[in-house]
Amino acid sequence: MNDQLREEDIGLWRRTHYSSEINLSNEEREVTIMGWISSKRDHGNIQFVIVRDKYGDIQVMAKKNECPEELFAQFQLLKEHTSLAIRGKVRPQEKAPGGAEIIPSELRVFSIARKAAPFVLQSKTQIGIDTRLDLRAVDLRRNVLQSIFRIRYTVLNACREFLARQRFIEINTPKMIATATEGGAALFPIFYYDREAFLAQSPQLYKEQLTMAFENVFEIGPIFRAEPSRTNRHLSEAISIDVEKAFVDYNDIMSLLERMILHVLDSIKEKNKSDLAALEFQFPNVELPFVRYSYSDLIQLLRESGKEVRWGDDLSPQALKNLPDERTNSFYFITDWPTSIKPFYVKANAMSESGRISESFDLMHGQLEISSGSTRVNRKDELLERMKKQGLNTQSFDYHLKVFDYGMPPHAGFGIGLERLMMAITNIDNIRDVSLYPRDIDRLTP
Ligand code: AMO
Repeated sequence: MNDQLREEDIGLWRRTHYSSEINLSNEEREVTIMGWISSKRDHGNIQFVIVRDKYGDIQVMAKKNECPEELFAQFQLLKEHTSLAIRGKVRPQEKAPGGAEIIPSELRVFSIARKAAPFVLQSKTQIGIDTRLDLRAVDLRRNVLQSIFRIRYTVLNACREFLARQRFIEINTPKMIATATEGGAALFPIFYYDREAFLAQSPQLYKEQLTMAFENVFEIGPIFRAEPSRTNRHLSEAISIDVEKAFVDYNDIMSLLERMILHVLDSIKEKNKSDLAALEFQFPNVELPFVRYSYSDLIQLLRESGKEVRWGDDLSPQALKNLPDERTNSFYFITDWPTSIKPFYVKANAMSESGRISESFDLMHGQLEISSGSTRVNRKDELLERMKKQGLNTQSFDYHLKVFDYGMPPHAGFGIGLERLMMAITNIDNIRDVSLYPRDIDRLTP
């Protein structure tokens, strides 16, 4: 391709400093940096190369006559995205990131970029999402996505930290399952030896069962939903943070959930300051308790605003748009949904007329549903009745129903869509942007 740039193995070369350490505190020090070229400026006798690593950018300045002739010639040939190591001296430079730049003395190219990417890393303008997703690993080098996924990591850690403190233990439940749990969402069938099986829509029944053994459990794992529609808030494979707790009801669980959200937001404020600054958006400010609207009150409000909605209908984002902004511009709960539109495992409120209202909630942010949860049915006869009412084949749930003969505790829980939570936290409109490798009806690669 070009004769003077050669690809080499890493050999004995090792990084001595990250970009975050290239500053005046290391002035005059010999350093070895490693990363990718995020941009290059060719001024003839001066070559500026910006090297990006996991913490940010480093400016490297090669000047003709100041660096060895062969090295300067190599710098002239370098292209964006090439992965490499550079040795050199740290020198003050006001205009460079960290107030310092590197004057190179040696170069080792690991992998030459063979093509120009269809987008530039610095671009702040919108690039078509499909173009980016087709080359996702390269897209993920962009600053905005680096910040989003660092925040995502904080979110996951903060949830684990919070739940551990509340004496939950982390579980992993089967993802290849025999029966559906979430009525509304379609299943992905798979071959399981000589039988049909499905990818799990939710760990619902397993997390409920495990409250019998461990009382307080949580799982962070994938859920699979065959979503036929193309929307900005549905994936075919999402990550769910599922929580289930024994000897409580949905009110305790709403309180647990809002405290967990608060802990997540506080952790991000503490750990992701520069990411938040880079994303330039209004970080959600929350106060506890979150506002709680009952489903029936919201239906009333929507009707008053002129929207035609019937009690018993699901609440679409379109319908919720009719609510005044001050009610919905942050996190809030919609509670006490009609039993008829909730899955069979959701407990009906015994005080409501013929059990038509359930002990359930959705956590919302604006018009986006972040989580749903409920008190669960813990009596076998009641569960059987609910299954029959929903037209389910109760025999196929035998494996689940039989544990109810052995002292199922009262229990309640919730499931949060991690990507939905990330959308709310980072103000991102398209759910595909907050998933590393999104899956939807049109996309199964990369
Ligand atoms: P539900 O079906 O409401 O409830 O799902 C819980 C949360 O998961 C997220 N979610 C999705 N995110 C992206 N793409 C999808 N296709 C998708 N489907 C769901 C949403 C949603 O609020 N078992 C119950 C939870 C429980 O009661 O514990 C359940 O699965 O954020």
